[in-house]
Amino acid sequence: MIPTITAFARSPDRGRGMARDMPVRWALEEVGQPYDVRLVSFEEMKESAHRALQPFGQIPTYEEGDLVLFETGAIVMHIAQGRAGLLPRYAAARARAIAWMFAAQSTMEPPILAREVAVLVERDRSWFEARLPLLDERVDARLGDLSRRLGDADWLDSAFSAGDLLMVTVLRRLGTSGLLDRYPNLTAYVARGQARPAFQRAFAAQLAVFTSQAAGG
Ligand code: GTB
Repeated sequence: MIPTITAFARSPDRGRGMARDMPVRWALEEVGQPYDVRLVSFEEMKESAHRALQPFGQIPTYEEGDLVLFETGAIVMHIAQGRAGLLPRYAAARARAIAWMFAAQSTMEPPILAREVAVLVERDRSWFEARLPLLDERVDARLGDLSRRLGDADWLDSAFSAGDLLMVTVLRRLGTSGLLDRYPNLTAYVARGQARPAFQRAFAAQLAVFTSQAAGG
């Protein structure tokens, strides 16, 4: 059964792979699972038909037969558990890879997201200039810890896993902030993730949504 995911009909990032259908697409590409995409407008996302799939009126969603899933992490976990390629076979290594999935979303992402949101919507507030260094500090503390743990390894726990997929996804959100620059091993880690053929295919697919619209398609 070919799963269907949802993605923005018009992604605000103009196809730079920042919306959360990107990690889902990437996971599907890593395991070689073909998929369909249903594009949704902002209005459609808030309608009851979409909320039946995603209670918060967001993307991405994942439908496979009777199964309907939301939450990027849960979707990636489901994809990884049912197919070879994203989780190790042996129980202990598998549990560690899952721990890294949670670390990406629960430990790394919150300070990164808090900074991103502040830069996007609080820039004109009087206290923004004073707050930004505090937000940077919180992100930097996490990056420092992650950098020390990664050391000179290619991936977080030997082979590439869904933990790396979500961690690279989260680190990509730092974009042009410059915060990754202090950590050459993390910069190289993100580049390694982005160089994977599966990432490239996923990126091209979501970029194609934007380019076809820009061309009037
Ligand atoms: N916890 C949920 C998950 O992981 O699935 C969060 C899902 C979520 O935030 N979805 C966003 C959404 O639907 C899109 S990805 N937002 C619309 C809404 O809430 O009304 C977040 C996102 C959007 C756009 C960019 N960008 O343009 O750079 C980056 C990230």
